[in-house]
Amino acid sequence: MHKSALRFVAGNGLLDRRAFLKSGYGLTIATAIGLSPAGRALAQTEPSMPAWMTSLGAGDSPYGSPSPHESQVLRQPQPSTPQTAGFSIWHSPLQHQRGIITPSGLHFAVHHNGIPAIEPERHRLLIHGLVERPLQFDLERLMRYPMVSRIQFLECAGNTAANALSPTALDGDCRELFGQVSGSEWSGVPLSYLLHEAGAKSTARWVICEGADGGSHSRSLPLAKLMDDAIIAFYQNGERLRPSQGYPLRLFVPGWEGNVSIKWLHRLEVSDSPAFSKDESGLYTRILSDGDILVFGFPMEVKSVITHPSGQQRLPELKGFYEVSGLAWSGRGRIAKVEVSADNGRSWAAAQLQGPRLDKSLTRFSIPWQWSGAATTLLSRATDEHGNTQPTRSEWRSRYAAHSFNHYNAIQAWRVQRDGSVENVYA
Ligand SMILES: Nc1nc2c(c(=O)[nH]1)N[C@H]1C(S)=C(S)[C@@H](COP(=O)(O)O)O[C@H]1N2
Ligand SMILES: [Mo]
Repeated sequence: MHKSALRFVAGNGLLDRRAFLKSGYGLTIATAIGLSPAGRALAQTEPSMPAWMTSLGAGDSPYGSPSPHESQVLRQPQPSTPQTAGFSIWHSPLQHQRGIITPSGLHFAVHHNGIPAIEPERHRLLIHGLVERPLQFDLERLMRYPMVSRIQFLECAGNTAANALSPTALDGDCRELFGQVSGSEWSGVPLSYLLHEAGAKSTARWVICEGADGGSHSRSLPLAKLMDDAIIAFYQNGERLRPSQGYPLRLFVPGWEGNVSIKWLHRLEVSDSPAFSKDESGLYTRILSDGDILVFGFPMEVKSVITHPSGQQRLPELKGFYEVSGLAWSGRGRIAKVEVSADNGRSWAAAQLQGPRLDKSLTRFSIPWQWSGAATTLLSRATDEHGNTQPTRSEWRSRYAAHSFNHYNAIQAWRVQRDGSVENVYA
């Protein structure tokens, strides 16, 4: 195939997302840009025999761990938060993740009261209040119910707050700016099974959900949502929850702000009204620009970020082929499309959505890019299956009162400089 077969689909070098799918086409691109094995690696001399090929390797261990060469891939304490035993926030290194599953040890974390040292044999889950039959479960009985598994995202309401608040764009990486979102396969018992068994009374509308951490983190949730798709999760990515994620069990409420997915869950009180707990009347209430107050605005909005290339990365060559790739998600359903711009929004092209494209899940997108070497700004804009799409930063800010930061979902811009450096900017 000839080089001219490369089809540009938007300004500044964005290539047809299907380029690599057509047979023979991928090789054309690779050859055109000098990345193919024939063009490069094999141009070297004799094959060598490194030390590890001349002796037997090491033994293995009962629980695997990452390669020591990947020791830089770590969660990071949120720089703006004084990390105390009582309150800490850890960010997930999104710029090192591929696919849509966050390794359990790298899942972001928010602890309002530290991590309780729960003894699983002594932990109980109580369901009481406006029910026909109050119930109390130990772990053994709870885990005998049929379980479901779903791949879904969890995002803190305050994710990307710095870009909402800071008057000038902070020079942070993807972990610092976007790292309070993660994706996992969560397995557990649908809460509807337990609520059916307890039998909600006709006046029941809300459930007050409380954790067993000292400080009793609690939120009120509409009974209808809990009956619809909430689960009591015991497993994350095939193994029992990490203490950081709520061991031995947590509430998982798909698509809604992370704060309501109560970790170390121990009590569900069915009620006719919300409790107006500390968190729901304070930090998680939003003030709109006209002064209206939005309480109980739960779903996380459609959002996306390019993870490759992203803030503080450096493109190794100062022009040529790169794959632009990132993550998109919506608390209201599936991602329908992600558009990418390589010219600061003058033109856009549809990125490839990599399967599986799941409900309320991280979705991976990518698009091939032939970088000319000139400074430019990369943007991504996701749209979900209901037609919701991302606002610009100024549109987002005009909806909310000054100093608002929760549920920030504006289009992210990364500036690529001529020296290959990548920086957070406001478009
Ligand atoms: N019991 C309890 N549940 C909690 C919290 C907490 O501090 N205590 N933090 C909440 C917040 S603010 C978020 S964003 C999510 C984070 O879940 P993760 O730490 O598993 O990522 O848990 C929520 N559930
Ligand atoms: Mo949160």
